[in-house]
Amino acid sequence: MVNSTFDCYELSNGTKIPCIGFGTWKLLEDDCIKSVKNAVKAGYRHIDTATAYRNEKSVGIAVKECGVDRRELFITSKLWNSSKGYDEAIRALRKTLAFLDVDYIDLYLIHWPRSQKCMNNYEQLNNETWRAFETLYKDGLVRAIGVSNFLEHHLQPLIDNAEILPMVNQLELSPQCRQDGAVAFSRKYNMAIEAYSPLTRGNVFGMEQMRIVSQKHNRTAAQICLRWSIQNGYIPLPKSSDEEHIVSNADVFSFSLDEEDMRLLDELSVLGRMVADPDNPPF
Ligand code: 1BO
Repeated sequence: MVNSTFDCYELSNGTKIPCIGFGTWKLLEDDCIKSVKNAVKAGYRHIDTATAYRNEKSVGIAVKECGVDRRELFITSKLWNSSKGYDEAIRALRKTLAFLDVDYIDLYLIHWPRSQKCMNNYEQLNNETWRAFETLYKDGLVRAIGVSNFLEHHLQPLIDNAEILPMVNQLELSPQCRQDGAVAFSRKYNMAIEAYSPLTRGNVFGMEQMRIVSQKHNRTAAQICLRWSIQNGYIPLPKSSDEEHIVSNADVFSFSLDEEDMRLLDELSVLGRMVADPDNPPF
């Protein structure tokens, strides 16, 4: 079991990935720069961005100014839907590197398996995009490659055609959104599982089950959500722009939930996903 923000898991290619990451979705400009710097100060060594978040440049500035060597940080970005295809994906990664002002990133993910513009021939397009990811990986521009929001039926065709298997699947995962099928399938192929929206944007904070577990451990609901994630073996990616929350979200290694706590929290999964359905995203 991991014991601090500095502890890492090993991906299937041997790359080390810190066990908790700082999510940046919806953080923009100065707010993003300040929050990422506060996160690094609080001990996070893993930062998650995406082209769609429109904050790669701000993340890059924070990385330069945070006082920690870039090589000690793990930086993830994601390819947006409009850049799928071999040539487009190669170009998109180069733009991401330019925005972040770095020579390489640690992890590059295909952000979504399908999009409104590509509902039908998505398998072929994902396979072409994946070929570009393999090239970028072999060229050393990305240290690891993976996917996000891929369910079993999106993964299978990609795996059938891949030379290098995805090393990570980043999914919406929280006590209110368990995607057991996608998690089990990804793990069968040695993918590490990252959890985005691990705090449910506060949606479950007022629920009775959460109140019971939170009072029992004298911990915030956010800390309980993150502990649930860590004990499931996920890599949670909490976001906050509040310095106090950034610090307390990193303080989730000195207590543990028992089986009864985990069972109670799992009851919240009746609520289901908050973000988009990977088979019918609104973009
Ligand atoms: C549209 C972005 C969802 C989380 O990465």
